[in-house]
Amino acid sequence: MANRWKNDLTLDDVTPRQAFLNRRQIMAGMAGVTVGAIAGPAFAQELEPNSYEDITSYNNYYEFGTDKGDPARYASALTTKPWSIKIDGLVDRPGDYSFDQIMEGMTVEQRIYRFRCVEAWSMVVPWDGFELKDLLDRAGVQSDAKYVAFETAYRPDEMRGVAYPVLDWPYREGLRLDEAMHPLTMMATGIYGKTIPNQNGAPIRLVVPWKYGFKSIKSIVRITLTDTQPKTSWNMANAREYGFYSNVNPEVDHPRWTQATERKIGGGLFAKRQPTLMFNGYEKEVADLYRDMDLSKFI
Ligand SMILES: Nc1nc2c(c(=O)[nH]1)N[C@H]1C(S)=C(S)[C@@H](COP(=O)(O)O)O[C@H]1N2
Ligand SMILES: [Mo]
Repeated sequence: MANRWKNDLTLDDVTPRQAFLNRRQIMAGMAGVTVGAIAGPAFAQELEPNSYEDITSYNNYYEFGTDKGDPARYASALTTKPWSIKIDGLVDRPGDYSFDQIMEGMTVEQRIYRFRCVEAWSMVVPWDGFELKDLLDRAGVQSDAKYVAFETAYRPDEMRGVAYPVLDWPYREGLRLDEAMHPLTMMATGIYGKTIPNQNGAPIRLVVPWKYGFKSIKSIVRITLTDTQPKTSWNMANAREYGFYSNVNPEVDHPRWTQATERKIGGGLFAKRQPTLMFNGYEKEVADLYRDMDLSKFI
């Protein structure tokens, strides 16, 4: 697998030097960091990654149960090889793309991102992956496409949690096309340089660091380009609490709790809550996407 061998190398080895320098420059301006942490002055909080243990034992993956420990306990039942993603809808080259086809020629890089769940806990995760844009470009997005819809695998034989109607399965998510094409939006295939564990969404999941965690859909089997806003699982379950946009916003509380602060996982029993940042700290990079929108309405 492409990401296997790439993980054994540094970015310098796998990326042409100029491209690497450009990318590093881009990343320096964003909060995501590739090789060598470059702290932006706008970010008061340190990007101190959580431990591998924290990241892989405290999870939300309701297909395997609703307790934080259920995914680590039960997601090993998911068969992740072979894997393919159906890319369809408004694209020039629709089809079933195998995992290996998807990874072929992709530049896998490490990015350290903040991750903020709508439940008001957070982590910092060193993901390995590539930009979603690179995959969408390969499929050839047609000019009338406006949204991207995503679907998780639905496997009652392997997923003990789908026996319960907690959500309308399969788990579905969606982005506006400009959000999907944004350079911060990535498809993750690894954590800490290791193949991504099943509980974190193996073999491939979305990561949108400025949105609440539920937008970052796991174990993706279908990506559809559409001209209408797709239906999404949490929004269907409760539209008042979980908007389509779900940008991290400390000024708009969840109807049942504050979003002004968050608890960073791994800090221990007496850790202080930390302030939640607008767009989860990625305001400089993404605020423009929403410049004409009332973010208290478009939650
Ligand atoms: N298919 C699927 N994707 C999912 C979820 C889920 O239940 N099913 N949970 C979401 C939620 S609420 C969060 S916070 C993140 C958690 O990702 P992590 O377990 O890697 O931290 O995954 C998101 N993606
Ligand atoms: Mo979440």
